[in-house]
Amino acid sequence: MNGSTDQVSLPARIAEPGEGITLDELRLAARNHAMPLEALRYEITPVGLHYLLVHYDIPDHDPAAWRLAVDGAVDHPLTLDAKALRVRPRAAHTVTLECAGNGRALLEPRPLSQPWLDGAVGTARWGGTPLAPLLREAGLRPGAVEVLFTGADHGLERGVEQTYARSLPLAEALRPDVLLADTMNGGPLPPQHGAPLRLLVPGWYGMAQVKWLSRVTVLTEPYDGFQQTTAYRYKQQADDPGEPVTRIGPRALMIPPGFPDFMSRARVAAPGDQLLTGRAWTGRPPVTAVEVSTDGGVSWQRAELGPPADTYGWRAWRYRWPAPAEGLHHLAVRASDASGRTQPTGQAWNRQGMGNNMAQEVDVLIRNSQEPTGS
Ligand SMILES: Nc1nc2c(c(=O)[nH]1)N[C@H]1C(S)=C(S)[C@@H](COP(=O)(O)O)O[C@H]1N2
Ligand SMILES: [Mo]
Repeated sequence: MNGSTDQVSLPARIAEPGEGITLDELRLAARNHAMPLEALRYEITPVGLHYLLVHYDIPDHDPAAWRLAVDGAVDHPLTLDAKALRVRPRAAHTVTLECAGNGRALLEPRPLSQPWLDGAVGTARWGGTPLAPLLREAGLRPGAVEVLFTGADHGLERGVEQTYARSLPLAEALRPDVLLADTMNGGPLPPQHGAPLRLLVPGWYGMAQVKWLSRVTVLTEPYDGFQQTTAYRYKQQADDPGEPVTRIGPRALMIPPGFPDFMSRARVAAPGDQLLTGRAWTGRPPVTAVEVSTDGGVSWQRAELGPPADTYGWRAWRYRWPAPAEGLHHLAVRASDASGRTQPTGQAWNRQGMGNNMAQEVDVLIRNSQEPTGS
């Protein structure tokens, strides 16, 4: 089951000083898209605007032949088809998902992988059946410590051939809000988001939300596969075992004000009061404060918070910026959460670019319209 132990895993490369985005990074970025920041206006992200991350290929399934196996340290191993899952109890949660690599491409030096800036996030209404009752029906054997979730997608990563798989500690897997999800925003789960079934672990970074779920295995030893013990660790050196990546750190994002330049996406806004808006989230809820700086991080003011969309769903914030002077302004926003964590204003570098929740910075040029008259 643990495929990594007898194979050599190559460390991820770190960009050379000044090295631009590589063709490999571009290829990944063109497949795996971020949420456009103006989509922060929606409490529920429309499906096509939700961020997307697929390590290998979207697997090719015959829906009629699809089965979910529940096995390992259980008294009664189960096999469920789509119909058996549909008749089980239903639940739905509004949950903000974020990739643990969000912010990676802003790090210096830059770890080479999916080069996210800040938009690897989205919030959906996920529906499905709670996992815990299914595990209890299968009968957890004494000695169970973790539950392993295996997808149907297969690939090679840093020299290690594997089927995508991640485990959770037993207590997390038994949380009542952990779902086997088969709907997204009220419709069937789309192929790119894991059809016909994905795991949903509210509060955890994206890697835990195993898509194309085919197998749930109760383990009596901690899982040591690639995605658990090599990838998704906070580490400084390639040979450092590091700490596991688990829950989402606090983050606030603003809808960049005004309008963008096509190539650089630099922002221009007309003079007058500016209403800055956005959303904030954390895997250790609730978000307790959002602060905005309009002077490049010298001073911070409290934004007004809206209600959270759900326990693990983001909450809207707004801040009225009184008529700024014409010229270039440096905006920033940061969130704090119930655990006492606050977003850093500088980078917290780690070798794989994990959990970099550095405060968002947006420069805005305030000026009168220069649109040619008559156009
Ligand atoms: N089977 C499988 N599950 C997966 C992945 C994957 O490549 N294969 N990617 C993970 C990662 S790293 C993230 S961030 C989320 C992305 O979920 P989304 O594409 O639905 O937004 O799915 C996770 N689940
Ligand atoms: Mo991710």
